[in-house]
Amino acid sequence: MRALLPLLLLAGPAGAEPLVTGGHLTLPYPGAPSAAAYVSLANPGGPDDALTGASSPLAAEAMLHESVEAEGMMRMEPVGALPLPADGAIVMAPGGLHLMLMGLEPMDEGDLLSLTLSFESGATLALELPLSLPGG
Ligand SMILES: [Cu+2]
Repeated sequence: MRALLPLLLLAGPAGAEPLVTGGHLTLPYPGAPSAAAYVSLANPGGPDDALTGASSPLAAEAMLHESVEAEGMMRMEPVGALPLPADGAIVMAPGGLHLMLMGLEPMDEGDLLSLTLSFESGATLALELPLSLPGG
């Protein structure tokens, strides 16, 4: 991730588009068919926007999910577009918002997952997330 931010800042005029402030991807075990990615986004200077979806050439499907607790059980629900207002942020974290990647190509620790985020404004953001295993 450390190398990612300068690249993104060069991609467009500062403050014009959403930018990634952090991200990681955890795989339950090597070769697992699905995984959760956690990306944090900021929108310095606006305009109001919303994250509407994601895709990856290495996953059959990428969905916006939220983990919710109901009757003492954690479960995941698909969520619609996530608002990203001017000067606002989206923070994904374990136990909350995440990108659910399904139908993943077999991957192992240290592999990079290319991800493209889509926004209501029509903007897209491409990033690469290094894959880690739990505790790794
Ligand atoms: Cu999920």
